[in-house]
Parts: sequence; C-alpha cells; structure tokens
Amino acid sequence: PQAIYLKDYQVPAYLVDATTLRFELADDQTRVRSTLTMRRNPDAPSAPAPLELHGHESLELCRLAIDGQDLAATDYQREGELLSIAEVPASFVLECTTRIHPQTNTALEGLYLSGGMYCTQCEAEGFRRITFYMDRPDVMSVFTTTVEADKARFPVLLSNGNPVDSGEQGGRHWVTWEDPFPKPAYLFALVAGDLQHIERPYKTASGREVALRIFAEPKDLDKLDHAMDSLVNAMRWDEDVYGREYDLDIYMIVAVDFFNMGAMENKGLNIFNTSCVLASPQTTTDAAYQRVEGVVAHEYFHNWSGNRVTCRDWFQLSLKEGFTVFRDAEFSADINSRTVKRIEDVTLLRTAQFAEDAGPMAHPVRPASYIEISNFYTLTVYEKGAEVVRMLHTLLGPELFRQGSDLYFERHDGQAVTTDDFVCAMEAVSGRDLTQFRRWYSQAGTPTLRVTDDYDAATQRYRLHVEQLLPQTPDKLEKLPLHIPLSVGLLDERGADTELDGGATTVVLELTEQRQSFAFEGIKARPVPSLLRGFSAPVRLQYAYSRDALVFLMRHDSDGFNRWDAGQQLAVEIMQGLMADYRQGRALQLDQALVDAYAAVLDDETLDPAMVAKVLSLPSEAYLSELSECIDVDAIHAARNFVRAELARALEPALLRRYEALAPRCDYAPSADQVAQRSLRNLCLSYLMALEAPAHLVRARAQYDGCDNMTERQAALSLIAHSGFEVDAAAVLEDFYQRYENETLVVNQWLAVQACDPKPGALARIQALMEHAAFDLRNPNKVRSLISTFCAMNAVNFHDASGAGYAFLADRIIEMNRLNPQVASRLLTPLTRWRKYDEARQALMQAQLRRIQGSGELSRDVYEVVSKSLN
Ligand code: DPP
Ligand code: ZN
Repeated sequence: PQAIYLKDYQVPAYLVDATTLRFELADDQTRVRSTLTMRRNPDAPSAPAPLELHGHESLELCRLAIDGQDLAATDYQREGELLSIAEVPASFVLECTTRIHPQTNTALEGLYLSGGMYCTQCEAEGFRRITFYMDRPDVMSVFTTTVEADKARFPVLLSNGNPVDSGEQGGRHWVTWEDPFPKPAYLFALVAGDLQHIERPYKTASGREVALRIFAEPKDLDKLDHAMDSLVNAMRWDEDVYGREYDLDIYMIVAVDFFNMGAMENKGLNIFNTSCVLASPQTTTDAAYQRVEGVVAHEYFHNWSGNRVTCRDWFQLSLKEGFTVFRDAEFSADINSRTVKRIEDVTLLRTAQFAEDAGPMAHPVRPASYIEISNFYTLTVYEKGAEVVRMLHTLLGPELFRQGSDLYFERHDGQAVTTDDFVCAMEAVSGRDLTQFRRWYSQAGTPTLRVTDDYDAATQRYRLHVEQLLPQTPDKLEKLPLHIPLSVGLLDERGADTELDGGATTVVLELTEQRQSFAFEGIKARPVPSLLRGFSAPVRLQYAYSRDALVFLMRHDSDGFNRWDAGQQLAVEIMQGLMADYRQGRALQLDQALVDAYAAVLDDETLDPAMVAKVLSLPSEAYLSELSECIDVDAIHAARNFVRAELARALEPALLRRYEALAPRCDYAPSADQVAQRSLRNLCLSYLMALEAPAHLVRARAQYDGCDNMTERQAALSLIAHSGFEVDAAAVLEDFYQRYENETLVVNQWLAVQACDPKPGALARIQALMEHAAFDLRNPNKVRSLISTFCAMNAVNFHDASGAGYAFLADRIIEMNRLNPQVASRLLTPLTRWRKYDEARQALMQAQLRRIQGSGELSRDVYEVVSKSLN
C-alpha cells in the first residue's frame, strides 16, 4: 500500500453539480443507479485530464454511460480503487449502475445491514463501496435519492434532506429525498428498516419550524427522550453562543447497533451507535448519559462546523473535528460543571493522547501523510485538535474568537477548506500574526515546559523561567518553538491570589521562544505559582513543587482545575515512590500528607461533591503507565492498590459517613447535582470495598439490590465482581445477566466489567466469554466491551509475563482484519506501545506484531499500523 501526501494535493479536475441516486434494496443484492451531472473544473490548472472515479474492489459495475452512450470495457480502466476514463466532454451526464451486497458487508463501511435494517457509513471513504464517484470531500453536489424496498419489512425509508415524493407498487414502496445543500459524498446517508420514532417541534431563533425525529427499533422507543432533550439544548446553545441556526425542515437521528464509530453527522440524517443515543435510568449510567448528551451535541454542531463548511481533503480532518470537539466541550461545560468537564477531558488527553503522541503512530493535528485515513480518526486529531482551538480562544479572548468564527462561516459557507483558512479568519478579526501558532498544526509530539523561578525580596521581583522542550517524533522533522499560552496565578502565603496586571489574578503569558523569562513586580513575599491554569496548553509541565506546596495548592488554588491537578501530582509522586519500593522489595508505607489532604477534602461539605470525587480519585494505572519511562504493570498495580487500601483504612469512618449521608432521596434524574452525589457515593463505596471487609460487601450488595438506576447498580456490580468474595462475585454477575439479558447495551457493560477484573486468570474468563451467546465478533460494541477493555484496562492480566495476552490479541486482530479492518486496526493500539515495556515483554509484543504482519493479506488499516509500529 502507498502513502498519500498532503503536499501532492491537487484540485479536482471535474465537478459534480448534481447527483441522482436510486437504490433498489433486495435480499441478495442491492442495485444502485446514479446519474451525475458533471463538468470540467474551471479552477483546475491543466488541459483536459482523464476523469478519475473512486470505486472499491467489491463494486460490480453493471453499466457506465456518458450522455446516454454506454461505454465499452475498453473505454475505461479499472485499477485498484480507481476507474479512469481517458476522455470526457467539458460537461456531460454520467450514468452508472452497480451491484453491491450489504448482506455480507462486515466492514460496516458503505451500505450494510445492522440487525435487520439497512444503514450507511460513508466517512471517510465508504461511498466508493456504493457506487463509482469522485469520493473526495472537495467535490460537493446536491443529492436526490430514491430508496425502494419491500414495504412490509422496511416501512421506513430515509435519506438526506426533505422527502419530496413517494409511491408503492406490488408490495414494494419508494421514497425520494432531496438535499438542497451541496455536500461531499462522505455526508451521504440512507436508512431502511422497521423503525419507530419520537418527534418534537423546534422553532429556530429566526422563527423557522423544524421537526426533530429520533428513530430506533420499537423496543428502544422509550430510551430516546434524553437524546431529544440534548438535541434541543444543543440547537439552542449553538444559536446563543455561535449564532448558528439549523437549515433544513427535518433533523433525523437513527440508532443502529452495528457501528464502527460513536456517531456520524450525515446532513439531516445522523446515524448513531445505540451506545451514544439510547438512555434510560434503568439501563444507562450517568457517564453514558453524559456521553449521549455530548455526542448528540457534537454531531449537531457539525451541521455548521463540518457540513456547511467542510474539509478540502482528509489531512484537514481536525478542521471540523478539533473545532467541533471544542464546541461540544464548551456546551457540556456550560450545562454541567465546567471544572469537572475540563478535568475529564484533560485526563483523557494526558492519558491517551500523550501516549499516542509519544508512540510510533504520532502525527501532527494536520497529518502530512497517511496510508489509510481511517487510522487518523485519532485522539490527536480530535482532542489535541480541540486544544489547539481552545488556545486560539485563550489568546484572542471570547469576543474576538466569536468574531473569527463568524467570519470563518461567512467566508467559507458552502466550501471545502483548510485549517489554515480557519486560522486566517482568526488573524483577520484580531489583527494578530499567528504564523508561529500554526506550528501546532504541523508539529507532532507533546512539548514539555520546564519551569523554574526565583524571588528577590529586596526588589520584590518574582521571575518565572520557562523552557520548551520539543520531542523527536517518527517523522524526524526538526521542531521549532511553539506559541504557547501559559495561564498563571501567584498565591500569597495565605493562599489568596495576588493581583497582577491591572488587577487580574490570572495572566496569560505568551511563550514564543525556546527559553523565556517573565518578571512580576511588587510581589511582597515569595509566592506559590499556580501554573498552566485550566490546562491552558496541551503540554507536560515540569516544576519542582514540594509536597507541602502541592497540599497548599490543593487547599487554596482559586483555579479548580489546578486544585485537582495538585492532588493528582501529589498522588503520582507518592505512588511513584511506592513503585520503587515495591521493586526493591521494601515495605510500603503511605505518606501521611496524602491521608491528611484527602481527609480535608472528604470533610469539606462546601465543595461540590463531584469535585470531591474527582480530587479523591487516584490517578489511573493507564496514566501512571504513560508517565513511566519503562512501564512496570505489577508495580503500578501493587502501589495503587496499596494506596487505595491505606486511604480506606485511615479514612473509613469519614468515607462511611459520607456514603450514608449521600443515600438517594428522590427519583433518578441525570441532573448535575444528582450525578455529583452518586459519583462521590460510589467513590466512597469503592474505597470501602478496598478493605475487603464483609460489612462493606453487605453494603455493596444492598446498593446493588436496592437501587433504582444503572449508575448505582453497575458501580456495586463491578466492585463486588472484582472483589475477593468469589461466591458473591459469581452470584451478582449471574443476577445481572438474568436481569438484562435482553438489553444489548447493558450486556455489553456486563462483558466489560468482567474484562477488566484484575484477578488472576482473566484471559481464560475472556476466552470463555467469547463463546457466550452475548458475544458477537461482528458487532464492534461487543468487541470493544470485551477485547479492548481487557487489553486496555486490565494491564496486569493483558501484560502477563507469559505473553498469552499478546498472542490472544494478535489472534483476534488477524480474524478481525478480514471482517472489519477499522476495528482490527484500533485493536492494535496496545501492541504499538511495546517500546515502553521491559525487554522480555518487548520481544513478546514485537513477535506478535510480526506474526500479524505475516498472517496473509492485510487491510490497509492494519498494514499501516503494524508496519509503522515495527519501524
Ligand atoms: N462521526 C465522527 C465524528 O463525528 C466522524 N465525523 O466525529
Ligand atoms: Zn466529529
């Protein structure tokens, strides 16, 4: 397979002005007829070029005609994914008929069956599995789509836009949809099935009436209200905060069970993984409720940031994804807790994106090349991309940022553009030169900021000295200093913020040099600096805080994010010390400073319980791994468990008091305050269960039996299932399965709970579960619940020194490579990190990568990740 390079981009030689599609859906095959009104692109540089259409190898071409004249096989060439026609008129009508087989499509790209319904996934390059087309995002066309199918079995026929015509004949019926907004093929969608829907009217700010419809299988109809509420909130928010209104008469969401991603923003017809749309108190945890809210908003926001203004090519993916993640994060921050949302996002970034950025697949927010674009729907493009947009927001301030966003939408409505166009709009409204800032888009790797300080009492001057260190990445490119906003506050000896510039207590230092110093005058005593407030840039921060200073920041910092982060740093330092002790065979002993600090937070009734829960949550094993030079999974697990148990022992009465006090008093609602209380209550229970005491087991079992919602039940389930009380663990798992056997998403949670059970012997349990009726290798949600969870969240078992975990994963990847390349490629992630382990494990992991490499014909997806990992 060949790499594709950004530098080779060329404008399309032809344009498609109108696309008319007719789908005849039948059991053994689907016939797709397309009629494309095309013309030479006036902006294309050279003389008449051949017409190049994309079409997957699986496409059966039945007919190809230009201006009504059928082409002979000698009139075109088919090679790999390209079909080229040497000569075409300056403008013409191309007709094409293909035959496809959705029934056997296990890749879940293009048109496929999910359960009994037809659906599509065309981003990034799925449309070429439906028909021959210029399947590139800079070719935008209006679409008219007719879907024809058996009426009894597929009563609902949907596509993008508005329905304009329908009819039926002899048991079959058809509906024609028209989408007036030009769009690239990746935003095309079709659904046919036996679906029901809920509907709500929505009036836009300017008074247009829109019908909002969410479709699901009849059994799930009672789980759609939360998604509908979220959609309405998102639409209102986008009007208020960005001045963006919806533009069609109908907005549809369809829930499907088999889906590679979370959801897809097809114009007017979003298709969602059921896991990102269905919600009910009895089946859905608070975390999943919030995910539904966030994803519904994300896909809705794409209607402007992605659909009305789209990407010129796939290297620009972060143009829509980074911006839209930033938008959905701000939405969630506005309607829930801003600090908690920030903590969650930064946790994901620092745990998983930093690891990606330090691994063999590291790439810039705007990659320079790819072999398979599906491999670049990454944390870097999404999450780091959102951080880059957030930095622009920080540098410009909210008003100018909004003006920049308005200008961007105004300039580029209906166009396919680049990340550079986005930055240009921000430059135009602010008058700032963002040339250096653009390096965030082209340089991979996570910068480290090394900060030192000094204070001179005589002159009352305090100085910060900052050095930015830019890591080497696989592209071997030279790294130039970045433009980094560093938000800073200075705490006086009482813990109060010092007034800095013009009375502000937080200032944004702009770092542009490799080394730079910043002076603060009139500082009466040596302050404690609060650095990188709100995590103002996606960097690793190094500053030699004493443990006392961290405790001080935990107690006093006015920046909620940094209060939490100080606690995390303290816990990390202590656990790293314990890991070293564990390796040396020394007795472990917990620093009383952590106990005291946690006790103070636990007793503070004035704090938001959600914040208390966050502060008291120990850094995860995955985060400790990311921070390790060489990952010692056993030491990490032992040290972290030791700290948990010691904290529980020391704080047992306080934990119990808060656990009891937080007992629910009213019916379940996914409201911020209830979510906060449940999160702290479950955290208290998890510490108590670390004591392995029968009294707490009784408590957990009582919660499991007595609660009215999945958040409490699932928390109790996993605590009991992971405990040493084996009889009770088996009993509660059995009970849970019996209760929820018919709720696919809950059964997936049941699989996940077992997959991350750290007790020895996990691999055998996973293998047994693969044979269980609840498992299906063709369903990505199930693969993720069982296999990905095991490999990513059960380090002690997956990294077992025997290498059996690695061999197991390699077997699954080899199987999945044939069935579903996108999912197979994602499964590879843990193996790509082999350089971070000891030599013995490195050898075992590399051996499995080589075995995959030699296992036969690899998809582009798997080939790219395996070969880059071994490089
Ligand atoms: N559906 C995916 C997302 O919204 C890809 N566009 O991020
Ligand atoms: Zn997106």
